[in-house]
Amino acid sequence: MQIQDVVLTPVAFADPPLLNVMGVHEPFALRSVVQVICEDGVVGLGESYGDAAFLGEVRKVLPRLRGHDVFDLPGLRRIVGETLAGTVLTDEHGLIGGFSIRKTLSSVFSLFEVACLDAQGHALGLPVADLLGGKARDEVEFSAYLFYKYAAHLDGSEDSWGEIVTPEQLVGSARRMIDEYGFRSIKLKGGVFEPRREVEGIHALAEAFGGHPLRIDPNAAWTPDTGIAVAKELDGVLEYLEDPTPGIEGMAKVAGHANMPLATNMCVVDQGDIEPAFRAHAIGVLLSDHHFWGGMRATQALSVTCESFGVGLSMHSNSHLGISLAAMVHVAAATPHLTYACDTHWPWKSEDVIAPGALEFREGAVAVPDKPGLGIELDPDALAKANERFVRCGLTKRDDVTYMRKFEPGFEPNTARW
Ligand code: GKR
Ligand code: MG
Repeated sequence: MQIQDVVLTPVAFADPPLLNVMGVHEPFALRSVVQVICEDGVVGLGESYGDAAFLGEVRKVLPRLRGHDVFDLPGLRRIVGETLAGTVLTDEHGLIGGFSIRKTLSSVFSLFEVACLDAQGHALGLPVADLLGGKARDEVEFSAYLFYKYAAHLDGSEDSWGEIVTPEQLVGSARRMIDEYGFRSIKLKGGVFEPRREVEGIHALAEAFGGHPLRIDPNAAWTPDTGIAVAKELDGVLEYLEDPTPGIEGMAKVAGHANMPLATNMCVVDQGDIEPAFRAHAIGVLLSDHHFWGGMRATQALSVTCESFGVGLSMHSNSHLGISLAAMVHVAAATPHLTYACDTHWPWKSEDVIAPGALEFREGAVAVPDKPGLGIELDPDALAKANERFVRCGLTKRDDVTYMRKFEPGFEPNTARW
């Protein structure tokens, strides 16, 4: 089935002022939406990053896709490889680890691979999870992803979550998320305040939600010694400790003194990182992400790798819309060795580009859509609005540091706290 056209639409959607080690989320998150249009009116959807550098690489590939067979994914990989030969995309938010040629190719390929798999599913009348070999589970569990946050953006625009900086406010936000979505596991994005204050936040969550597995992720903000101290302090409280410190060596040092497993979406971000990290016993849980691991099939393959080495597997998230959630759900469903609830930023957004109803959270889980493809439909009006917002907002990259300096002049990401 030949591709006749590919339409790329950059979009922006409102994002609350969520805090992390690099600063604060800007008022809009940027994403790209791709529609792969095939013969017989079949359309496949994909979603990924929306910064100008990524869009620039994606645009280079578009003209080469016309006439390509949507079932030929190795051929798609070749086209992306030949077109982008040698390119390394970097980002300034620094929250998803290192950069490489392979990671760049994998990210661009992934956007198209998801759309091709969606198109294949529509053509065959099969859900994407079936194309990936079938569901290992009927629903995919997600965690409540808590953030410290400011009450309002710089322009004074508030949201319904209010300020979240104290343990009480943290517990309040967790309660709301659990009431609305039924999540069982809870993750706290740390690296914002002094580690002791964040440890206090975790203790408050443990007290309020006994029995809910807990995690904290400071995005490698701490020294190895701080990581070790936190691991000791939260022994028996955390199900895993995510990216306490930078690099495989530092993670291995912390892991050697921690009773809970260490998880990462920062020091193992590419096939080349697997061997050194596993050899050093640096991590006990790999957080996959089809957006940069080379698409859904490459992500699914991590199941075999991780199981073979006794490493757990779960899923990382960035601010995203419904096409990405659908892809995350299908790939997670078709991943037999998935050992923890996946992350999602879903509760933090208030708009989307897909028609509502296809992806519902019940008891913290999303049922795998059983309709063809990803099982979702694009809402053309919402897409047009989100594109208009992209154009009007004027953002071209994610830059949490610069935005934070408007709240706190002189702010520097602190990566050595205790
Ligand atoms: O949304 O601020 C954020 C997160 O810090 C995100 O960018 C990270 O990539 O959630 C991610 C993580 O788990 O490290
Ligand atoms: Mg993380």
